[in-house]
Amino acid sequence: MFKFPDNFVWGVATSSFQIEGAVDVDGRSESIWDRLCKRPGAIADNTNGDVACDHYNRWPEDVKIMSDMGVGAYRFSVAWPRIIPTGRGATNQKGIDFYSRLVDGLLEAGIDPCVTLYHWDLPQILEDQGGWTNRDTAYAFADYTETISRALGDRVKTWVTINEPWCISVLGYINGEHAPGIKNDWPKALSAAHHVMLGHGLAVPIIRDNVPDGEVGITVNLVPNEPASQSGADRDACRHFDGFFNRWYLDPVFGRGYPADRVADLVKAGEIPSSDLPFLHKGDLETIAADSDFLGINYYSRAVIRDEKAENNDPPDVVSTKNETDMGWEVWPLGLEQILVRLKDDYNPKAIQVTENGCAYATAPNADGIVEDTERIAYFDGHIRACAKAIEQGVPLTAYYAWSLLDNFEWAFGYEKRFGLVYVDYDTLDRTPKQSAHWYRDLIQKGGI
Ligand code: IFM
Repeated sequence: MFKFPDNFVWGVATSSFQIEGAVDVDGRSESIWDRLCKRPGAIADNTNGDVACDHYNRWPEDVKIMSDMGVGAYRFSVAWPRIIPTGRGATNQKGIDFYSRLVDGLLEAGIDPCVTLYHWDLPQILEDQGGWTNRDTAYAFADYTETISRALGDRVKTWVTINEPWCISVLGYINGEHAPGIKNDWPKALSAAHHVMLGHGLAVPIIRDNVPDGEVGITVNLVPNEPASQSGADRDACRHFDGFFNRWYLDPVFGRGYPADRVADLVKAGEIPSSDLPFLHKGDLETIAADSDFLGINYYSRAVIRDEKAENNDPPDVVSTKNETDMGWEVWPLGLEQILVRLKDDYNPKAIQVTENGCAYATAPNADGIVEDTERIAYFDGHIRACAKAIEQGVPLTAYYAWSLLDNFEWAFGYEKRFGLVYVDYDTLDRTPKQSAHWYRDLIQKGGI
């Protein structure tokens, strides 16, 4: 058995919009996701976050479930529209009180809270002023960080500034499936990404001041990739993909600025007019490269890259397997080991936390009320083994958070995709821990795999 370090953190993760519901309660204002859900056709099953898992009311039950599972930490996000409903300005005490109660409940149950400041539910009122494409939003985010870290910093010691800047940028402004639902606008996508990362850089020193004994980092979603063949075209397509998906975010966070090859790709493709990045102000790169305590990574799958347009492409020597989750994402645990080792070798972060890893499978309770989600267990088993192998190779991995505690609102897919360790019946809102939850509890107890 591989034994994880004694202080290794075993957690579960969620986000506010995906589970809370209660969207117009206690002073919360509209978020960009409430607005997107109203757009016909935006959400596959025409649902929204109005009720979601009703975690806003049922959080004590959810804390009890986590306590029974024996998790050491719970990563959740705070909804900015609950804290500062006008985006910038007056604080809504009732919003703060909700998270304060949750944090107290977690600590009483022996579970460490890990707060994500931004997991995509921007106040709509800020979107009306340009959202993340407006530089002011980064400063509004800094003010919001000040407010919430002052309120919770005496009890919350782990802070994630931003969740998945790639998704905010590319899904929000290129494929348009995520809020604010804009399509094919690279100048906006890049400026939104920049301001999100600027917001991260501004938030780090604020958290340091307000939580001197805390730790802070950003979470990026990374996709390890390899060329389908060793042809020049496939290798170049792979370099391009890596710049687009991974390096655009990692390089500035680690003080290297934006990758020049990716900037050149964007210009060559006519996606931006020139290599000038108009949103980039003097000093921004230094701000973004704020000294963090850890890098959070979310890992779900890998990519095998083929340049479909190239002539005379060599036959592929790497092909994706057909072992896919309900998202159509290949199950590829080796990719997690590879990306962790690459991060250590290429960027050398002080610590890495896997802030999300998980899979969607539709398994429902059987006649005996048991949810036999063997595929999910296999997924977690493979990926946690990958973490073990990375640690053996010297990767400073300190935490693993399973995504997700509960089945929940999977963004543009609505409730059709079930990522939970706990099954949620959306008619009754009853929760049933799946077999994977029991398996995870046993793993945590053993502390190894
Ligand atoms: O549900 C999402 C989460 O909000 C962000 N990371 C990926 C998950 C699965 O798609």
